[in-house]
Amino acid sequence: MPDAPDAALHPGLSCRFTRAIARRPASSIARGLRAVDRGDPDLALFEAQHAAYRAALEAAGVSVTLLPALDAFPDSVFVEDAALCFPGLAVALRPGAASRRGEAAVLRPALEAAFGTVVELPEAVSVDGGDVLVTDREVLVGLSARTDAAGAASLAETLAPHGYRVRRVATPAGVLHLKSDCATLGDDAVLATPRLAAAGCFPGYRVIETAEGEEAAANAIRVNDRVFLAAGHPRTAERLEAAGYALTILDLSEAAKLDGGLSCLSLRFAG
Ligand code: CIR
Repeated sequence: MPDAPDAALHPGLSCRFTRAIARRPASSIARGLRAVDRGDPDLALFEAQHAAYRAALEAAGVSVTLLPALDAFPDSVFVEDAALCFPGLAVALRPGAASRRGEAAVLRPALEAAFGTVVELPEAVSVDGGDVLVTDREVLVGLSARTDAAGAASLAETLAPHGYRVRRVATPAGVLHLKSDCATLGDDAVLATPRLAAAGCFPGYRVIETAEGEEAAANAIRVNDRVFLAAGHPRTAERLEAAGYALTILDLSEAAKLDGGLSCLSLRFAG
């Protein structure tokens, strides 16, 4: 594994956003994928929580483009997995789950509208956006059941000419996505579960660990001057507040039933 570069090459890249793309939950949401069955999400509650999430993005200074529900794709509300957005650059990804493979093509017109052109990865590879953590220094790609080495390599090749360096890491075994276990807090800081922090993925970063039993808090997002954190993680919230972050707490109980969290529900970018 190459060392992390030691300087913020792209200040603000990971947390300064003006725009976001989100998609309404599908009426087929109850057929969404999940590792453990904790009951089906309730569509009306999911819609209300999604609306609150979008309102929080707007309040943080982000203009949200809301795409229509896609009933043919039960997991399509988790729009982050189908694309990667940088200032002036959109990459259509290759979601690793068979039922989600087609989401990238359906998302493409929205990306074209926002970015003009869209770069594609080769068909044979798999990369879920949930496995891609963008910091101000580099792009970490977690190998997982959804993201393969060929996908990480083709993403590295795609991003290199744009000045973004990719570093491959391992998504912990049994964890859906790299960002199920970590989030960038901007600058040189990350929030991570103890198990991911212990894997040594973050050399040179300031790591704030989630509190014991609050691992799901790691799927957070820094949005401009605020950190969005899922409700129900009071001790992790205390740690973040003690470190000086202003929190927006959001209840995403219905997304959590499908292993989704704050990062998955939008594509955020400056532009
Ligand atoms: C899935 O298994 O693909 C969805 N049920 C959850 C996707 C969550 N996305 C994310 O963490 N980026």
